[in-house]
Amino acid sequence: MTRIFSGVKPTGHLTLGNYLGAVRRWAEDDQYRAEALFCVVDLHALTMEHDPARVRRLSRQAATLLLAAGLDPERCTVFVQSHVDEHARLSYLMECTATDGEMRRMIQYKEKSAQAKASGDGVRLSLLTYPALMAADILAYSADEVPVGEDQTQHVELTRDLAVRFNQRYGHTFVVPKATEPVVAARVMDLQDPTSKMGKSHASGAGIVYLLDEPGVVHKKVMRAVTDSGREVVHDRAASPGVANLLEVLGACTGQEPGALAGTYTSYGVLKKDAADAVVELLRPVQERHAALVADPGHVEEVLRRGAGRARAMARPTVDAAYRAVGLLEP
Ligand code: AQP
Repeated sequence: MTRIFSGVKPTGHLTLGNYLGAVRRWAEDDQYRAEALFCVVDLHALTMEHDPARVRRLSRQAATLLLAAGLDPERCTVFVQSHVDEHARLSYLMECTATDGEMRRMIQYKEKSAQAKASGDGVRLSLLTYPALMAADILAYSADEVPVGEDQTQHVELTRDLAVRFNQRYGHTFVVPKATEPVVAARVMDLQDPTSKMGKSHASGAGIVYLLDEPGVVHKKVMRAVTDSGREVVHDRAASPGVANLLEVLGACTGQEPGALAGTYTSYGVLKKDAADAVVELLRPVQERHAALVADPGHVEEVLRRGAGRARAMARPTVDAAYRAVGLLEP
């Protein structure tokens, strides 16, 4: 049976980008057709300046939102990365497999290290080695597929390279995974700056729709989205990035093709209103389930505890095999 692994990082409140690019597919498709594991990758949230209390709060919230989005713990494994030691154990072997040059070429490293320098913080070594931990996250579970948004495909490509290299050097140990992207909305853009990705850790929230934003807030943010100086509604990412983004969001919410949708609009205002309504409707059931789950925190904790137990049992044999393959003595 196909094995799937993916995760979210608790570096901010989950966004519409996280949902359309990744989480919705996990809930609507992946968990039904494969043996799937979904993880709150909290260790990855420590690679930039962080507040411990906030990471704790956001980790709990992310796990609750994954369940609210429809992940069913009877069908898939939902857990927190730091609860399963195998991730950190295997990460070290990945650091011994990757090269410094490979890590420095990662776009996320270039962007986030520049961000850290600009805000006067040092660049943490873990920001550079982040893809080694991400490779470990995936390879520990022998995942075949990694459903992610477009921004993470470079890291999955690197994971493939590391798996192939490790297997060639030390004998077949890892499944070589592949990234899968959604057909529409693989890269939801910031509503205020449609040339940048909608990112949960960005400072200004004006261009970011968070999954827990109230309907009125969603409306305001979408209606104020930056469009272009033209008048025509066309789906052209290069010439009209703001309009293209709205068409993609609306298309992803309603199951329509953005190019075809463009032909049905003659004004930006109507497009924005329809997009805002569609996002509100999309988020409504997630928000309702979230409210119910928040009222029962013991349930979420129990799901995570059981999930970690299952994940540990799945990862352990592969990570032990990797340790033996590189020449480490069995304890
Ligand atoms: N804007 C986006 N459009 C489509 N997919 C997106 N994803 C993130 N942003 C978008 C996908 O969501 C999944 C979880 O993301 P993550 O938690 O690993 O964080 P990230 O990719 O680094 O993006 P964020 O949310 O913007 O976090 P920060 O700001 O901390 O970097 C992934 O599959 C991702 O592709």
